[in-house]
Amino acid sequence: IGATVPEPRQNDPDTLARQIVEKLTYSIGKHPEQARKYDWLRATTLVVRDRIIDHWFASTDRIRASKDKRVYYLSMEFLIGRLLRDAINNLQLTQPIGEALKRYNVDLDMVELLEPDAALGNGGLGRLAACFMESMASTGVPGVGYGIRYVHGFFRQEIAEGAQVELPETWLVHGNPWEFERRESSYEIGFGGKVMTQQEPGKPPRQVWRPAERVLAVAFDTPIVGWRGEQVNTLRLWSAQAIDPILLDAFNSGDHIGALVESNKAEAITRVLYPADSHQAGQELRLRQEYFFSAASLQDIIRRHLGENDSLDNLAEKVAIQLNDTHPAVSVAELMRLLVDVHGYDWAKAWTITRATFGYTNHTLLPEALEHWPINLFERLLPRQMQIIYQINADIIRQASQDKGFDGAQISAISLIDEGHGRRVRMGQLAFVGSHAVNGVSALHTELMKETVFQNLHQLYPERIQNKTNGVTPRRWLMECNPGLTGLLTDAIGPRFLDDIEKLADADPLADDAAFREKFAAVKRANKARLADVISDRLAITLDPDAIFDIQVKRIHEYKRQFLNIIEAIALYNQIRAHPEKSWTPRVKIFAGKAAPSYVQAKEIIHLANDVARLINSDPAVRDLLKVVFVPNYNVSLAEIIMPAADLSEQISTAGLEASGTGNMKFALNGALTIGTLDGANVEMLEHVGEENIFIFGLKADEVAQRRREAHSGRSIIERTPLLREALDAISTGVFAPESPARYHTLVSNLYNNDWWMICADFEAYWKTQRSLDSLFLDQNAWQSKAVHNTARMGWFSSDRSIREYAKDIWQAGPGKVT
Ligand code: 26R
Repeated sequence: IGATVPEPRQNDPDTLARQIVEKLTYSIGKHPEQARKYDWLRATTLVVRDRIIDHWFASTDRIRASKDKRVYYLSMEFLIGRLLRDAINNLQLTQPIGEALKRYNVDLDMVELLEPDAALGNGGLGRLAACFMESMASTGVPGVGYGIRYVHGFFRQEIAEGAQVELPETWLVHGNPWEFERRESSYEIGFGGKVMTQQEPGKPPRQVWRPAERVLAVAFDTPIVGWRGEQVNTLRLWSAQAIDPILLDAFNSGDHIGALVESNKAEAITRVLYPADSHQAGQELRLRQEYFFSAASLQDIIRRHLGENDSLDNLAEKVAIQLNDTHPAVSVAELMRLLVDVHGYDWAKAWTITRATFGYTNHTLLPEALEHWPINLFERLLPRQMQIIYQINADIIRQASQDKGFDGAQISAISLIDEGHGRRVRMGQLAFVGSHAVNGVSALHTELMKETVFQNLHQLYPERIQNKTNGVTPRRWLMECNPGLTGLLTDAIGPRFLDDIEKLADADPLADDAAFREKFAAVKRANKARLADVISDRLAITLDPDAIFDIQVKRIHEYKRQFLNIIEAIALYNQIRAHPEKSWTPRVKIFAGKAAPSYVQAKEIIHLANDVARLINSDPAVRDLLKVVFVPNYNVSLAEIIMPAADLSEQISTAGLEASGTGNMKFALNGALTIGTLDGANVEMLEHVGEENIFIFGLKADEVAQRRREAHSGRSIIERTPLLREALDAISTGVFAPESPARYHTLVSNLYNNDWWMICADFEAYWKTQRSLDSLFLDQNAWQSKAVHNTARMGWFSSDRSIREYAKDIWQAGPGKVT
């Protein structure tokens, strides 16, 4: 258009300081003398953002010109956290911006802390999506993330009298400088109504969906900056709006509330993130959310494709769509509808395109967390998609019985319709059959997928399941959260690992270097002191940074076994009191995590952790030997302080139930030793760090399955294990809850009668392993040497490696593409 391209921006402190003041003045309307802390955050963000936009345009232009295949990551959750430090780090601006702000007596670290966390996710799955977005940008994969712009993210947790209280989260109240609203990218999304058959002369009949309701999906784009700013990708989040903002007729006739009913109903779709990651509730609003963002994303993908290509014939060559669990699985039916009903493809060709386009990642095998929707609800909300699902199902079943001779039991196992529980659509089966590649998130999990939930589908399509072990981005989870360690490593092995994290291996020999170990330990101690300060500020509990920091932070879930950890704390407490003469290794047990609001047992576990902490921390008999802390409101930003401060990482799920875990990787990368079961990615961590550097205990996955078949219960174990029995007696007789002694009755009686999660079965092995760690910690040379090996050998667990594997094996896209 002949517009002048702006000069590239200078990154020296003078220029940055001048521009920050310019933003303060002209974008925020504040004189630097009057500026408040938030004004400095906003001005700094805007200056950084300008630089991102330059790179963003360049990336977008380059990708469009190259006509390369694009990757679309569909995820109901993106647990991003703060973005400013990520952007500053990846653009190499940490030093000059820090200096620019210092000229006005403003501290960059302080400013960064003011940014609210974008908590648009529950836990592992959402955080993985955020790491993947950063790694796609860093490894040069042209990826777009699609999700939902929730007005209220994951709830804020407070602890009141020991119990979890949920409060609304309001990340958008001060506005969001990272997002750009794109009104031009809005789509209508339908719900309900009916399907009509249209018969035009000389043409095959066509199904036409006439929705009863329509809402608008409006795009909001956030740039995601890759390492060194070389590529900037887009996270596009959809917000729901009513097509008619107000029903004027109703308003004018005096019905002021009724006039807004439609718009409230529309906006409700993207109002709040569902906080459950344990039990699928089957609520209509959730299905609306899933369809809403799937349908909007597909329309957007198709519009972009048709802007650059003549038809949808080559969709699968130019587009890969990854389904992050089954939450967007309705996309399979929706793409079929668009191809067949809207774009006139015949069924078989549409199915070939659909299947070649989608990939599906499974993140859990827990039966209670698998999504399945009542047929009645599905049919009422999405009548045409329901028909399509029936037709897909008929095709698959015909193929299975004709080609593979499947019997009745096998057919009902692969069916997209569960006939057993009041007829439901099984979203896992739909995602599986609609994708050319299906993956698990760790080696063990992938094998279990083949043996359990997807056994029969695996038989039908033996090539389809593959493994893609999770990873975490080393920018956020090492460089940014642990500048001390990053600096030490850079001094010791040079900066190569910043560009290729597997080069951390160069530090491996330094485990034997006493001087290095000492510096490594000093960094750890400083990080522990920083966490101790945070805990002292928030909870007024004083911690000794020389004690073992033994940390379990993650969603609260029975299978993750925070309960086992608490029981061990109580047993240790009893032993210290019984044997004050022994030389105990001082230990601090730290817990954090949120329970789904409707998950009763998980809430009881939180309550118990807090009750136990209250009693132990106030007992002078164990004063410096044992402390228990529950840190409220675990989120990404708190994790950034916690991960670098751990000596010991608790990864103690019942074997076979944790699909991968990613916290396990963050801890070990930052030099914590792991105590864990052979579950999820712990198995591969063992292979990488070596068995002398990780502490594995307990039943293995097949042994757990075996015990469950034998109707194992805890009673006999409890009766013959005094340590365990005394701890459980204390819990069930109300020692920790004198005001309500029966509070934990059910929690304990479940162990006696059933022990479904193998807490009793694994207790003794866990206890012994913990005591061996006590001894090891007294030998700081040995401990720190193992810690160094952990950091040095964890490079493989980078999400850069995961993304390269997806790009090569599933998407055939990105720099290493195989076409
Ligand atoms: C349907 C609804 C109740 C629901 C179920 C489960 C909503 C959200 C979830 C979250 C699950 C799928 C999840 O977060 N899984 C975790 O994925 C991580 C990333 O792959 C793994 O590391 C982790 O082990 C797994 O629990």
